[in-house]
Amino acid sequence: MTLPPLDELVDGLRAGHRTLLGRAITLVESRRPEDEAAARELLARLRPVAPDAERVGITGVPGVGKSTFVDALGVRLVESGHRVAVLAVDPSSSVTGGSILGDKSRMPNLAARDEAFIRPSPSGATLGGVARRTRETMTVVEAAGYDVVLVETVGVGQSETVVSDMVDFFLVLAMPGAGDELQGIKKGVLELADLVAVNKADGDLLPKAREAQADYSAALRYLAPRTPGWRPEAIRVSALTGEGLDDLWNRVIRHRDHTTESGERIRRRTAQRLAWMWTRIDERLREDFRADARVREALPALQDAVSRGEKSPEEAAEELLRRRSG
Ligand SMILES: Nc1nc2c(ncn2[C@@H]2O[C@H](COP(=O)(O)OP(=O)(O)OP(=O)(O)O)[C@@H](O)[C@H]2O)c(=O)[nH]1
Ligand SMILES: [Mg+2]
Repeated sequence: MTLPPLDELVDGLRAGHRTLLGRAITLVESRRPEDEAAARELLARLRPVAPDAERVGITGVPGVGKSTFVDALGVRLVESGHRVAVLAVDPSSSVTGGSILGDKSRMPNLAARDEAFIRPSPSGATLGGVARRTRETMTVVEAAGYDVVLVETVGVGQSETVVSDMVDFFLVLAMPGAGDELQGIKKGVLELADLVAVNKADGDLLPKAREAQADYSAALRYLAPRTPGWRPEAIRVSALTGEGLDDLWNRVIRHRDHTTESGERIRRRTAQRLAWMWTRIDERLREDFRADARVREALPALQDAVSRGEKSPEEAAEELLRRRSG
């Protein structure tokens, strides 16, 4: 990829050039070995900027209204002076070619705003790969002055955990209606929530939305809050009418104030940064290990031996590790 010199890229980003922003993101998303050093250098230069951006993760089953919600909330935020970036962690799109989160056509109002930036999920990657790029993209958009980052994900595999680990506030969108099974939302996901918002609380769906709100409120009461001193609650919103969106954002701000005061916000971000460092180390060690010529040479036979039960997994692992270290 031909890129302007790094200085120019960094200055251009800070000055809010959208084309350069797009190119910077393409650079950090690139997995070409020859781009990696430049991407790392860029990220290192951007790190100190915009530490105050609010990072909000949003999850919900397909059809709950994530796109509609982000569109409506995003426009409100833009209208109150924020600059909003929308990113997506969508491990499903690479597998099924299905729902591509962050699809601009599903957020027409927000996409039309100069103060907004919508980046669909990078395709063709594992969850780890998508998460890595999303995290790095977050750094880039914050450096470009976006002070609200909305990270959208659909409940596939571990994607909610991954997203909740990269944000300040985690929002679970839920459907109207009731049910003991809480509509297929995994129990573990509720444990990650700072807030549950029952969407589509409008028109005929309002009574069902009330039921769902009561169910979720009850469920949340039994869970240990993720943030000390912050009790996750269930509210009703309508992405369609905009009802409840101001209340929702006020809660995000209250959470921000609360965690800033208690020190939890910094503590969480610090923990996230350290966890991220270790993730990268683990990834690199694994990649290097698998790329090692002596490991590759011995791997097929040892895998066979483990599969056939002729060697214990421990023995095989030890043998491979020894080969690698020489
Ligand atoms: N009545 C009502 N319908 C809504 C609301 N929000 C979204 N919808 C409708 O619900 C459907 C799904 O909305 P989307 O925003 O595409 O949902 P999504 O969660 O992004 O779906 P995926 O991208 O497939 O995961 C659409 O027909 C929306 O018009 C709402 O607040 N009220
Ligand atoms: Mg959508």
